[in-house]
Amino acid sequence: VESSIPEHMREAWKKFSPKGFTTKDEFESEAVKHIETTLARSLFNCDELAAYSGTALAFRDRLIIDWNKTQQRQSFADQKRLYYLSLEFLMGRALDNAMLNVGLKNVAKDGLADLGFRIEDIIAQEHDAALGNGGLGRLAACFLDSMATLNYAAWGYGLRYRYGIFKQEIQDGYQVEIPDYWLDFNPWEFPRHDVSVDVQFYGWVNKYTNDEGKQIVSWQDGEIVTATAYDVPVPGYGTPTVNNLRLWSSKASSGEFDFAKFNSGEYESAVADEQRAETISAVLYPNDNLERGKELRLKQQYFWCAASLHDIVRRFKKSKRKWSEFSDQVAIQLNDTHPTLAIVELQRILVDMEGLGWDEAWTIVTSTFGYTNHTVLPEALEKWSVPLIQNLLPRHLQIIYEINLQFLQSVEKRFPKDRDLLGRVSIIEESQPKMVRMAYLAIIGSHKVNGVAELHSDLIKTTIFKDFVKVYGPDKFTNVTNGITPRRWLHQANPRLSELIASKIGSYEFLKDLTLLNKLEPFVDDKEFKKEWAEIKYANKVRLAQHIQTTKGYSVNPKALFDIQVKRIHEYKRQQLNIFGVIHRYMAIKSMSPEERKKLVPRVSVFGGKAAPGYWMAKTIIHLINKVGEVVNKDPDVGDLLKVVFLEDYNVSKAEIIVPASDISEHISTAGTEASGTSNMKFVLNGGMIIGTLDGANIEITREIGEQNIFLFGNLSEDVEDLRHHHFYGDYKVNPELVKVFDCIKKGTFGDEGAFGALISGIVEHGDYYLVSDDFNSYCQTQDLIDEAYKDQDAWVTKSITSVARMGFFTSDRCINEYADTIWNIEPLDVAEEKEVRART
Ligand code: CR1
Repeated sequence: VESSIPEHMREAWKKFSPKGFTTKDEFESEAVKHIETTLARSLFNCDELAAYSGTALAFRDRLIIDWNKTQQRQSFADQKRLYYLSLEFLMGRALDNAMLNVGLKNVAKDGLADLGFRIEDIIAQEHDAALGNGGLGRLAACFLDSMATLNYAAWGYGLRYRYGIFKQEIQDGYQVEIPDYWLDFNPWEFPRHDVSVDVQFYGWVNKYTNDEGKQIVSWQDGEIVTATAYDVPVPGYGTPTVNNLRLWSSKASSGEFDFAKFNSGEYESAVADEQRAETISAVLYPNDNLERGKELRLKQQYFWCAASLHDIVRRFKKSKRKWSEFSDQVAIQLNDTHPTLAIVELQRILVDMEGLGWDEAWTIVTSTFGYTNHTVLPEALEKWSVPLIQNLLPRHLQIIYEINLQFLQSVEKRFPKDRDLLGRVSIIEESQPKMVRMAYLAIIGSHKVNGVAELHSDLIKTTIFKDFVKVYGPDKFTNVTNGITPRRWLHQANPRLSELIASKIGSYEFLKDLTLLNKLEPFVDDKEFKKEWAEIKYANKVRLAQHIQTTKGYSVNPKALFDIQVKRIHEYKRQQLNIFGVIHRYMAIKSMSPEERKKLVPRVSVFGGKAAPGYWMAKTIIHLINKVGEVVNKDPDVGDLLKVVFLEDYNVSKAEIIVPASDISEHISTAGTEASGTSNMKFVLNGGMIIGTLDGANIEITREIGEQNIFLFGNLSEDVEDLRHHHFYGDYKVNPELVKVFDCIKKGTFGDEGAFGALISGIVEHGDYYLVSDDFNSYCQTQDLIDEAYKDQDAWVTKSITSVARMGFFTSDRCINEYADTIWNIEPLDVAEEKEVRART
């Protein structure tokens, strides 16, 4: 490890280097010091936000001490590292997580109480870090937690957006988007003004032969934007490892600030250039499972890939190893195709800048990268127009063409008579304009491609990437089923349940080895235990009911069955099926006698989720849910029997309240469309049942917990194509019960029926692509089964406990170990010694 301080002067450093607090008094001293000096507040004007800030800064100091040591240890160990490239990291709040991971939450709780604050109020002050849309971004965050917890030397690389995902408000039933400016006070990041990379755009390519007769390719002119690193510490649970998430922020290159313009009096236009550069990392694109091909998005992608790759290469070069050892030291995982340009950039660095031969470079590149696919939806598969890339990244386009040429030549050799195949696997789509298919480039440039659940990994092999299985054979394609971190999604979100489990199985070890949950199974008949289990669920429902009361202004009965669907709003996720089912239930209640109504199980239908701002159909679904709520919730015939709630601004911190409170949650995508889903795992891990289709990870959840513990319905993935065909060419009729629901809407029961016309005609007239009608019957019948099952609370609790006991497989720790073994080829670092030192001090 390099140090600029001469050996004989290091004593002073060692003597004064901070150790970090461990006791309540030390914590209070640190927090008060920060409040009174860093924040310049005092005893007389310390509100909850200031107390949060002081607490966060105290914990940040503590994390950064471990972070420094981890980085030194990892450099010293000189082992292979993993870099996780993701445009999204949906981290949520950091303080509670940091307190639990370093094992000092109780210390902080007592300390804050001494200072006059309740820890829950302080935790609630924090703004979510919402640098992601949905599952893909949250998966990246769970992975970081697992990588640190398992002591892997692993970094995340992303963008430091100034605006995360927008805040959602509902006005008159419609979604309104409010910008999320979140950086006013962010104690969790460290600007590294000394770590920057200049990134080039536009310009032209100069090819010439130098004096030694060597072909030189140089990318010239254009504009330079500087990437500055912001580091976010990622603490592992119960380990001294604190990994790094490096986020890049853009600004005009200091060398580049146009002093010529400045001197000739064009100050304003020089500042405008500056602002244009800052725009690159300004905003997260708010689309989930949708790509729109905007130039600024491509700029973001290259900016982030180039900065990350140069940073990685710089670190590798310090080791003075040979290039041939690069992939023994470096593994890079591409989270979807968003970072595919990293493949091209590494080839460019090696060939154009480091002077390696093409083939030698390409071998290094392909043994370095792995690519994870997260969707088969055609509208989400990235394609960039050739003219756009040509203009923005002229050298990269040449390299892409060369990669394609070599690839197609190799395919032609092996399949000499199959001209169609060449067209089908070409990176370039011969359309007008031509398009670069990013997924194909990612496959060709990686040594492994994985899907995120078994069904999904099978589907990519038999549908969208079928031809590549033919070319490469099946072994290049593999499955790593998604997982979630039990630290945040059980221990943090549901502390009482975590405590009860620990008390039964003897320790909190299950948080590090989730398979230990199976030790709960012998207790399924333990009366006292079941009672406590049910009480905790009830308390969590009371907490959600309070949240509904404060945010929506009305009360719901916590004894009712809580039925929850929270996720991004998307036609394929079928929130429309859910709300049509709710209307069906409403009509049934209306037609019942008071006697019949008495037999019903009261239900609260909770919805939450954001629609992409330009996704009109998704916004229509939100509107319908809200309008149904307005009518149903004040209908005296219905009373407590049915309430419909749309929770605004669903995000990670709200999920932590919502997930533990569910009795049943909905994962009802059209079979074959949801690659995995991860909230399904969160809900079951918190003792909720699920209603779901045979899609994504639902299938594997069923296999683990048992068919009797899940409510499955609907058509199978293998039948979807035929059904769709039948809608257009067969004697297709919309399900009559669903027609009644449509009639009810069309009568104006929920206000202006015109507003919902497109939602209905999509099903009745335009082929019902998502098979809402085909699955409606089976959905409603299954909902009835749920009501029946819920009446037997004892059996319900048995199901709940049994399911939790069998959820061990779905930890993201298992997932990360699989990636490490089968794709990255990395080993965890040994931290035993460090732990010992820590225990002694
Ligand atoms: C999928 O839709 C999956 C997550 C994480 C999403 C979801 O089913 O759980 O990825 N895909 O793997 C996505 O965002 C761009 O694709």
